[in-house]
Amino acid sequence: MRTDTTTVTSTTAAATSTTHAAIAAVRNLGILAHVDAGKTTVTERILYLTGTTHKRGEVHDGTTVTDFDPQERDRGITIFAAAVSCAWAGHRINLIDTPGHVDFADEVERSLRVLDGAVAVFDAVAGVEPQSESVWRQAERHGVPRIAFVNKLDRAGADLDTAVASIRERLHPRPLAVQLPIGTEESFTGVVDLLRLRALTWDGDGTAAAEGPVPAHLADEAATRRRALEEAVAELNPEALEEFCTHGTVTAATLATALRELTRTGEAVVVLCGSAYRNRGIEPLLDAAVAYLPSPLDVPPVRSADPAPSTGAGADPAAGGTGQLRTADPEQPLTALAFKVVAAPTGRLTYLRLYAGTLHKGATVLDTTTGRTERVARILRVMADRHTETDHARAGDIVAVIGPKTARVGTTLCDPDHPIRLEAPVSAEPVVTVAVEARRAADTDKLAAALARLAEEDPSLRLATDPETGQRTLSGLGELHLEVAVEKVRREAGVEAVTGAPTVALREALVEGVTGFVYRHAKQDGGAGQFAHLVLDVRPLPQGTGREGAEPDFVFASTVTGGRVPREYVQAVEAGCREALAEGPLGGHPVTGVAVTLTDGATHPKDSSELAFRTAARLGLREALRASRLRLLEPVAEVTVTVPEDALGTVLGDLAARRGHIQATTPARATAPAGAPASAQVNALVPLAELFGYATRLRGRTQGRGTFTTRPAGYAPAPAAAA
Ligand SMILES: Nc1nc2c(ncn2[C@@H]2O[C@H](COP(=O)(O)OP(=O)(O)OP(=O)(O)O)[C@@H](O)[C@H]2O)c(=O)[nH]1
Ligand SMILES: [Mg+2]
Repeated sequence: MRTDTTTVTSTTAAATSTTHAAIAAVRNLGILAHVDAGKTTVTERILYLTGTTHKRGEVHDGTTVTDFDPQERDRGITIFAAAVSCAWAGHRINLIDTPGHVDFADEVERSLRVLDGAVAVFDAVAGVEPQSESVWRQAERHGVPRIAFVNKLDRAGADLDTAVASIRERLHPRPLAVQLPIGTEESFTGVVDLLRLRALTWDGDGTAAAEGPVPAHLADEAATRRRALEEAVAELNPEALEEFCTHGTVTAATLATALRELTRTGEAVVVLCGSAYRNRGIEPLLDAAVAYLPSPLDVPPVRSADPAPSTGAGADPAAGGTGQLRTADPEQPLTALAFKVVAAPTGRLTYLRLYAGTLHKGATVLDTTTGRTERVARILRVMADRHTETDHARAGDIVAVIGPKTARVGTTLCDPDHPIRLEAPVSAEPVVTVAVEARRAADTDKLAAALARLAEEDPSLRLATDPETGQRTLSGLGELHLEVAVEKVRREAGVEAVTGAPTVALREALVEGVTGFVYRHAKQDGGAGQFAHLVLDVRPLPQGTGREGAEPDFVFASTVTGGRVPREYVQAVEAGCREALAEGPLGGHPVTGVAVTLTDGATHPKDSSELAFRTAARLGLREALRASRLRLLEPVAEVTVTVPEDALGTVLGDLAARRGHIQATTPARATAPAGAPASAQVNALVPLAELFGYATRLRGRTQGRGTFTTRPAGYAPAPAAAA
């Protein structure tokens, strides 16, 4: 008997350690960057090198795997985040190639929610560009560890050190370059690995040559940089410091362990370099991703979005209920988050990140948003342009499933016996709206259905009906976002839509409030009456920051004493206030930057109710706002325009005419490298409403030589006429 038990236990232990090792070998990685930095090209090369594809696709030929949507191919940009799986050095890498254009930032947000690590790609000529900074901060907010890849070292004017300096200046105080480029620009042929002090080179078609010694002319430089790397790491890591003090040097193995730890904690950023287009530097990038970025076992457990029960002390944390934690353990109850939904012709695909448990084909899962159970008919691993079916997936994995019909982005799918709800990714508030209607009246219903399907896939798209005109409206994050949506409907549903002129989402900010505002709600019509008496102080908060949402837009407090207003009525008052803030007195726009304090109130023994207090708060605050002073706000964007020097004057004039505030003008580099165009850069804050059609205008005014990028910069006071 005893022997049997021992055997069983050790077999189980062996199985457990195998599963553990399998999860430790998973990397869920995102590729993040400014538009055009080369994310899709890097992804393409990774798929090629890992044997997932057999040819190298190019963005400009429309032949890449991850930019598979016809619009992505036509426009040459990534629009939808694509998830693909591949294998490298005994590890499974689930890779998400994200879009760089700001209008699709919500795709990045949703991806970041399920990633454990990221590769931030930079253009070796441009360095840190505005949208790289935005996605970097986004990743920081999600606590996603990053390594950096300085791409395009083959370009004229490319320079690793300048790019590293711009990372240091704009993103992180401690970028640690672990490579030294061999050759520059056209003659960039390889890198020196500063850890192992070996040279990695690639031949003309991008095939890796055998590893060799550091070229003689770079030996001193490599030694100096290795020394600097040891010092920088020793400063941050106790083991490395000890080794450095004892032996005067730090071994490659200690450096690697320290770099992994520093990446995980975010104390330093490992920087690699290469040229994705020329197939150089991708193998070491993969090695670094595997070595330094976390596995699902290294990230904190997920937590239920619902508050912990007050009596839950000592309860089994995995036994259902609320306030639970789930770890990347295949034995725990299934816990998965849907982060992407695609209404593909082959059926609806739901992409899942599994946080705990094991998902088996044919399993019944609970959708905690709808409370319905659904069956997972098939589990797919997305390998580039094809899928492979699998019969199960484990904690830590990213897979797509077919079967669930109601799951949306942000839905938790879990074990029906152990319900849990995870925090859904927060969707950005739309800032641009257009009216849409079908070109042919007969297509009206078809258009509505197609748009509704799109909004299901992309929660940052909103559909509504204008209460005044009765027109259907579509709102999103920018002009391009809406243009792509309408075009997708045309291509996929075959419905031609016409859109009106775009408008921006305005807000109303409180400038000066009222104190001691008394509102009495008393209604007596036959049966039970309604009675609520409130005294409100309404004050402005420091100006709301808009889309970044860092500051609260509405703060509520109660200073009522002596139980004059029972607690549940106070909550009803807060809810009523929120309702009132949805439509401001200036033009029915959402009101922001408001602090409301309930200072006093009174109830009626029979006629008071939560409903009465809620209604009183809604009507009362609405009236208080009419007695206050408000100011109209409009969304503004930070615009970076890059233009040839000779067009600078025209561009500045045009920006001024668009109510732009010029923040900086950087003249063309006096020593522009040979072959690189001398271009100046302008940074300006411009109202979003003035940027419609700017792409075409800029192209026209600069004969196609100007480019610009924008990123949301919150809200700013708008001219009164905008209401
Ligand atoms: N010279 C050079 N060009 C590159 C390199 N990598 C990418 N490119 C080119 O840069 C352009 C943009 O590359 P993409 O891979 O589409 O960039 P992206 O970051 O995916 O862009 P978005 O998805 O639109 O944000 C394409 O024309 C690429 O061929 C490189 O290493 N060197
Ligand atoms: Mg791309």
